[in-house]
Formats: sequence, structure tokens, C-alpha cells
Amino acid sequence: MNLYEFSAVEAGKGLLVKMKLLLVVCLAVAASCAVAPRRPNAVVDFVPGNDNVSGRLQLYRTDYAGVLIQGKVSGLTPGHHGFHVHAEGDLSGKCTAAGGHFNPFQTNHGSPYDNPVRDRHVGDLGNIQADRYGNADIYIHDTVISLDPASHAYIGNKAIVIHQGRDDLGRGGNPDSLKTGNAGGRAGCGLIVPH
Ligand SMILES: [Cu+2]
Ligand SMILES: [Zn+2]
Repeated sequence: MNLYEFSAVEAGKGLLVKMKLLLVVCLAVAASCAVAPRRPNAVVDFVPGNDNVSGRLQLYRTDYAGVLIQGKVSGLTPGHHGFHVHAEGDLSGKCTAAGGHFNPFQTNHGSPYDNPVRDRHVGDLGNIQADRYGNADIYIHDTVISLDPASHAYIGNKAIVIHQGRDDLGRGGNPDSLKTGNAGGRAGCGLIVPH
């Protein structure tokens, strides 16, 4: 083997080592992305109110304002159900101890898309929809509620209540519509437990 041939073989070996190293790094990055889901910043486990509701939600702080709510609930009647953050973190009395809608700015009841300092309670998250088996997949990104303890809209240690009826989002044309959305009794509720 002359000098030229020798250096070509060594260069080839070096390249192979570099390629193997690159492959290992790529696989490690891909694996970490694939198997490491983000840990939720809060969770909610539902207990029955007037209906036999169960299920779990994961809540995530988003990069900008707001919270992403994700999870599954079962034991509902088919159709729409009012879905709100209520002011008290107490689930007793079939969820009645959770109090009224979380309303730090003393506004009327409304829809999640109404102005939060004028036309919506902070806790107004609209409706969820259960299928014919009473199961609901929940995926809500709301930009008003917060998991930042310094925020006036902080929802930690409060309750989420799911109602037996549909929230009319403040459009019902009667006084109760601007207070509760006429969403009816409390099907189930859960405490928002920060992690
Ligand atoms: Cu409610
Ligand atoms: Zn409300």
C-alpha cells in the first residue's frame, strides 16, 4: 500500500465513524421527541354531580396567554353541555359548593369569544359535546383563563363544572342567560389541581 492509498483508506474510516455518530444523534433526537410528551401544568379528575360523570383533563400553559385543555369525559347525556370554571374549589353537595361562574371582573355571562373585561365571565368556556354514548373529547384553547398564579384569571384550585344542559352563551334573551347561560343542573365537576 502506498502513501496515497493508505490515506484514502483512513479518510474512508473517518467518514464512516462520523456517519455512525450522526445516525446515533439523529435517532436520539427523534426518540426524545417521540416518547417525551409535555407534562401537564394542571389536571382535573371529574366526580359525579347529578349524572355519573367521570374522566380526566390535562391543562397546559401555552407559550403566549392562555391554557390548552385536553381530555375525555364520559357519563353525560348526548349533546351539548355548558362547561365553565366555577369560583370555589369545593365539589361537595353534588357540585353545588363550587359556587357561581369564576367572574373576577364582575361582568355578564357570555361566550368564550366575547370580550372578557365586558361581556364574558373569565370562567365561561362555552359548551362541550357528548356523542350518543355520552362520551366527550375535549380540546379547548382559551386565551383568557390562566395558569399563572400572578394572574387575576388564575384558575388553579378552582373547579370545572359540566352542566346537564346547553349553555346559551348569554343569547337566551332572559335575565338568567346573562348570569348562568341557562345551562341547567350540574352533571359533574372536578378540582383544577396545579402540578
Ligand atoms: Cu357552570
Ligand atoms: Zn358565566
